[in-house]
Order: sequence, then structure tokens, then C-alpha cells
Amino acid sequence: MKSYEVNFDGLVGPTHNYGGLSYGNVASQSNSQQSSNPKEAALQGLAKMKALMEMGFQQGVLAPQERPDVAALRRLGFAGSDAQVIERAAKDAMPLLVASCSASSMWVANAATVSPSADTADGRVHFTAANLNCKYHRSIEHPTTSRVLGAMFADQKHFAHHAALPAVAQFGDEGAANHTRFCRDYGQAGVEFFVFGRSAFDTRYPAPQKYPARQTLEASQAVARLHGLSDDGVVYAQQNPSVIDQGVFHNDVIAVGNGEVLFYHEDAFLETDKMLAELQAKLGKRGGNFQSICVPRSQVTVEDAVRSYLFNSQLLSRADGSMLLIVPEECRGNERVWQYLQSLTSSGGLIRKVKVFDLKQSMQNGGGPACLRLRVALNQTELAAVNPGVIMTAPLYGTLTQWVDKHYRDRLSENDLADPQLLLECRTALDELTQILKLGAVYPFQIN
Ligand code: SUG
Repeated sequence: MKSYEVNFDGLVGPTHNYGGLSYGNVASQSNSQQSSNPKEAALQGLAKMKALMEMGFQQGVLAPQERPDVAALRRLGFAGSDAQVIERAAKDAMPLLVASCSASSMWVANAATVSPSADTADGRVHFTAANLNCKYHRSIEHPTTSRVLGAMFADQKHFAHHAALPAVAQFGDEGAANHTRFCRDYGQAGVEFFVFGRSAFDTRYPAPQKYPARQTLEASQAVARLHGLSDDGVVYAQQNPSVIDQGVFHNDVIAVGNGEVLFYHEDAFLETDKMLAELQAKLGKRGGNFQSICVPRSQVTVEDAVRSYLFNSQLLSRADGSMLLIVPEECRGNERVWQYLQSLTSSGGLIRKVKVFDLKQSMQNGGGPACLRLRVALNQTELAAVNPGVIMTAPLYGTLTQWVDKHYRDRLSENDLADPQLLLECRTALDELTQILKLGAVYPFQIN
């Protein structure tokens, strides 16, 4: 049976703004307080989805969340009508209002970890929503994420959903941003590669000194157990703590994999040789021929990688067996990175083509092409069982761009977040969106 990797891209929400909320994420910190353009952000994301669909890739869309999250503010003690809750938070605790307004759910690589049916004990596709426990503004995403994923992948015969792991730092889980799957074919059993930043319970593992390591080994192991993965289909590796301290807050900022290929920076991991050997051996047992492409620090520094997001690219398989790299415009803006890409694609290797996208609105918060997508490998039967409302088509693209044009502001700064009208605009837009995407009631304002 034919199998596909389907990319579900996060639709940017109407409150996209630069809150400076992510310590350890260089872009988020350095663009803090700039005014944003939510309309442009959403249209940039939709343009990428449309382009990939037109290139023949399977493309889906993942809905944004209700923001400001009034229910979250109520849990923090703000009371009264919805407008009063927002007004009081703006007056007494602006950082909490900003956090409750973040459109960060757009980076759906952090929404969940997904294991395809070929890898799992019960033959279903497994999803574990990420607790995103490291940052408050992200930790409030998972309840709605679970409902949205449940509405997209509703058929229990094919899909199994797990609640987010316990909400403590020891089980800090950032979802697919630290997870890659290698396989010969999307429908065959593969090797799931979990990359963690630190261990919560074993002091032998080193940890970064400056910035937080968001993903723990114990969280990755729990996800592998929940999904029913077998030991010979799993490899764990530790991120180099020194690159976390240079702004590599997720592994997908320094490595990307697809099919049998890992594309990574020389400094990305600890014990790289051992890790590569294990990947090769385990994929070999599953009929695959593991290959790795190492980018040397002499050509691209970690700083270049963090600034350009070279590795936050989408590595996609083309019909002729070669691969295509989807990179952000910032890669073209960095001379060393662009030169490296030119030599990579002309060297006769596997990666033959690079396609550049303008995702500046998302990039300024540290979210490149790969952050914006959640990969779900599905066979034909499973794909047919996905809610058809979320599969990208030319008419859906048209409807969504009109919807964005109608509902989104083209400028948003911190003061605007205190405007109770923004909440109404957001709810009106999302109510319409749930009908467009045929999701049913998934948002707190629709349920309570
Ligand atoms: O978690 N930025 C996100 C970016 C997530 C990128 N995802 C992947 N690498 N897969 C984060 O740091 C910034 C929000 C703000 O500052 O307004 C933010 O949450």
C-alpha cells in the first residue's frame, strides 16, 4: 500500500506578536516588543502550504488556538467578565497577558510527537501532545492541541491519542522538534530518533550552563513507551549542551532527517560517531541504508545555523528519489550558508534542490519552515480516515486566504493585546474556522 509523509502546517493565529517570551531562543529575545503583522504571517504560512501542495506533496493544516486565553488568566486569579479579566491583567501583570496572547501554537512541530503505524505495537498511528512545560505561554497549548488533533484524526481504529506527559520540568517534552524518523519507505517499520537536552534523573549526563534544555531523556523514553515502540526501532541521542547555550533550543534548529538521511551540523550532538553507528545498524536491520550529511563548522558556524535556520528546513523526498530542501529566505541572506547550499546541491549528492520561502514574520520569533509543520506518515487507508476538512486543496487555500483577509489585523503591538475587541475578533474568526475545517467545537469559548 502506498504511504506518504503528510505535512500539517500550523495556521498562524490572529494574535501573532513579538512578546520576547522564549529565553534561549535568540530571535524571540532580539525582536521582543517589535510590532508584528499577523495577516502577513498567516499569508506567508499559507503560501508555503500552497506551494508544497502544488509540488505534489500531501499537505494539511492545523488550526490556531483561542487567544487571549481568558481561561488561563482566570486560573491565575483574574476575575470578572472576559473584558475585565483582560483589562485587569493588562493593568497588573502585562507579561501574563502577553503570554496568554501568544500565537505560539503555530509552531506545530512542537504540538506532539507522532509515531506511524508501522512502528507501533498496536499498528495505530500514535500521538502524544507535548506538554511544552519549559515556557508558560507554550504550556497552555496542549489541552486545545489534543482536542484539535482528536478532531483531525478521530478514527480510533487508526489513531491513538495520549495526553501530555506530567507537567513538570523533569518530563519537559517539546514534541516532534526533537524527534525524527528514519525509514526506507514511509509505510515500513523505521527507526525513531529521540534527541534530548538533559536527563532529569541521571546526573551523569551534562547539561547546558546558560539556556534551558527543554527536552528530557525521561520524557522521550515515556513517549516511546506510550507509543509501543520496540527497542530496536529507537535511538536516543543527547544534544550538545554547548549548542543549546548558543541558541539551539530545539534539535530541529541544528539537524533534520527524512527517509534514510540525516542532515546535521558537526556540533549538533554528543557522541556523534556512536549515535551514527547505532542509527546505521538499527535502520539496516529494517532494510534501510542510513546516510548522513555532516555540515562542518569550518563552512557553517553554529551562529550561522542559528541565524539562518539552515537546519530548520524541510527535507522532502521527490519522485525521482532525490531530495529537496525548503529553507527560509534568511539562508539566502547569509553568504556562507548560501554558498554551502550551492555546493551541496551541485555536488551530485542526494539533496539536489533548494527552495526558498519568505517566512519572516514567524522567523522573527524563532520559527522556520520545519517549526511550522507536523509530519504524520500515513498509509492510504489512514490518509482516507483523516478529517478531509484539514487537507489542503486549491479551494481550501482560497477560502483560508479570504478568511485571513477578513479577520486579521495587519499590525499588532503590545498595547493592542489589552483591547477586548481583539478577543471578540479572534473568537469570531475561530468560530468560522472550525466550520471551514469541519473540526466541531474545539475551543474553550465553544465548549464552556
Ligand atoms: O518555543 N517561539 C517558539 C519557537 C518555536 C520553534 N519551534 C521549533 N524549533 N520547532 C519557542 O521558543 C516566541 C514567542 C514570543 O516571544 O512572542 C516563541 O514562543
